[in-house]
Amino acid sequence: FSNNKAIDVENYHTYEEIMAYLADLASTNPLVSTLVAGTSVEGREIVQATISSDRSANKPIAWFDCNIHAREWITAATCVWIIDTITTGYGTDAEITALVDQYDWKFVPVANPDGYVYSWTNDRMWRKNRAINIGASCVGVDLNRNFPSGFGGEGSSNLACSETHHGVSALSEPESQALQALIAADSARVKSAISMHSYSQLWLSSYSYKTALPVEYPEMLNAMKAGVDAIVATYGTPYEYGSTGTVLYIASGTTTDHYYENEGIVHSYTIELRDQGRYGFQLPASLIVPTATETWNGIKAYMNAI
Ligand code: ING
Ligand code: ZN
Repeated sequence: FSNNKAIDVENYHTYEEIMAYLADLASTNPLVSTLVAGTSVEGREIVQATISSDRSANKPIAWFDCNIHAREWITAATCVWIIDTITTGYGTDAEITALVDQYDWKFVPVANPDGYVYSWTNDRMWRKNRAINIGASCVGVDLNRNFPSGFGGEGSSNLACSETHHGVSALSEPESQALQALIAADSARVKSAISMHSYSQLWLSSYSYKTALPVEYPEMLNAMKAGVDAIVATYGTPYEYGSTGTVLYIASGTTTDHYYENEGIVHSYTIELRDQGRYGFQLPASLIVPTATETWNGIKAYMNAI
């Protein structure tokens, strides 16, 4: 590309292009390293990229999983944009430099590689992974229903053809296992864990499997408010925040509840990026940079507030 980057962040990219970008970054930028956290049902790598100015310092971690739902392309695009913005801004942008000196930043830009590829090649609206469900004709498990917190409960389905099929058991899927292994390996250091989804323009906390509120909810509300205020201040995009079970709907077996409830990460959230349904999952590429810009402003303010 003319700007000398290995990727153009204003466009959507295939799984292969994103992986090539991360590999290029890891080999050319001393801040960046990559790790293969596991392999998908169809054998694709689940890659985590780490941005660290001192890997021996064991800094607190800001952690992100992106595109666990295949059709939510804006989430991988936003995570790639943020990786590019951090790596480009370190050493020149004072706020980014301070945030990288304070935290290690870890991203899984494509947490569901098979589903993501399938959404490019076969069905743009695909959500789940591509697991074969024994004894059923329908393919796929909803990875955001496959985690242990409240597994199999309300807001998830035992039916293989459901979009929210929870799978045969908690963590039955290699993609869920990979995220679980990453977060468990680092849990003592993970200050923040954010799952990126679309769409609805919401910043959501636990619990999602019940309407009850976490004991740390007042602290979580402060953190979410800091993030949302900075998002809204950017372009006026309306956002709401609160617990998933009270603001959105009940969903069992989610990443956010697992990171909070089983890994002890208080600042565990789901952000539902743009929009509110006009384009829905098929957000035009022209809205990648505005979406990522406001989201990054929110994340910076939030990370400075927690
Ligand atoms: N929405 C989320 C889903 O998995 C959600 C909503 C967020 C549920 C956080 C539970 C926890 O259904 C989308 N768009 O995927
Ligand atoms: Zn989603």
